[in-house]
Amino acid sequence: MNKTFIAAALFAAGLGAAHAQEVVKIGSSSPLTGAQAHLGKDMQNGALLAIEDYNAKGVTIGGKKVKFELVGEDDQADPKQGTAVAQRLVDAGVKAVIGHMNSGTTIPASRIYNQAGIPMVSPSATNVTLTQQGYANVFRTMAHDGKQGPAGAKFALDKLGKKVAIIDDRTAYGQGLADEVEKTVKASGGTVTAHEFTTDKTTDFMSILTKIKAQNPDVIYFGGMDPQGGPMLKQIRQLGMNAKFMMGDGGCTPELIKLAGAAMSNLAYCTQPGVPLEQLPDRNFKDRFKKRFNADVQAYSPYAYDATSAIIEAMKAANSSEPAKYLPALKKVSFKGVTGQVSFDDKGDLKEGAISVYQFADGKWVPIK
Ligand code: ABU
Repeated sequence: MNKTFIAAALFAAGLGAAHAQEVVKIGSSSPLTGAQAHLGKDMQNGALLAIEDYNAKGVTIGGKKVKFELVGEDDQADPKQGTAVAQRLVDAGVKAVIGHMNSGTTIPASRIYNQAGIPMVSPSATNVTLTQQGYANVFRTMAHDGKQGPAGAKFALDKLGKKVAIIDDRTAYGQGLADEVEKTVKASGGTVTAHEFTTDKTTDFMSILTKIKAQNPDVIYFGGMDPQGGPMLKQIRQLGMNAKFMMGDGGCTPELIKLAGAAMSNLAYCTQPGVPLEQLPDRNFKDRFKKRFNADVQAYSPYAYDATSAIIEAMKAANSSEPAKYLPALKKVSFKGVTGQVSFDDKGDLKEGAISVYQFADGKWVPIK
């Protein structure tokens, strides 16, 4: 069943057995097994760190000390599992959900949370349509691909070349992002030499890359995640192609560097919503995360921290953990999170959302724009 219950920090000051204490469950759903587990765990740990921080500080809601507890679920990055998990979280009585991680799981799961009246804040699902469904309970703490795609495409055209070959993994995220890139390239005077597709399980891309090689593009843009991006980049170089390689946030990770190995060269680029880790308003987040989990931030943990904080700040403002009572406060929340100012527009999207561009250099992703 891959279900893990994570009891958040038990060291909240003064919580003896004699004190009245209410447990408030917050769900989290991301892939905890499979090729994207490193990202899913990163996301879940961001939420857990926020919960531990609030528990350590102590929160009182409706006159009662509250202990937040994270109920972490594994949706395996699979849309069907995503809806099954969503139903389990609703049945478990969670008061909010952090997640899901993938757009392909988040969009179908959002319908279930909407029917149950449970607010959800995704730290990472960037497909544009998530917040366009008319659901009042849906929010996210990362800028969407309607911003990320055009930003990546414009950078590619300005700095890398006008002929762009596009590949996507046919997931809601990969396809949505690649389509945004294609629209912008075409509208900005570039040429899309090909738009090929694969899957989020494939690791052999030789046949589509051989086709693309014949078109001699300046840039190969991949809409997908790092488990595919790593081998794809290796195979691009194995075929002797020197095209620049670019991905969105799904490949803007330390894991891509590990997977691509020597194929990472100064010709690899990525975009990531938000400001670079070293420039986060909370400069200590990276080190605190490393100390607590003995792991580097991959991508989504700071945004999961802020998603969790948004929920808890709304509960505090409403003086209630009941979804119907704190949802209006969540719409109006405004605070300085670890990633920046967190407040939502009328659709549930982050009001302020920068996009950063990175180039691989000196063994790491270096922010260049
Ligand atoms: N934003 C990339 C990873 C999550 C998603 O599927 O949107």
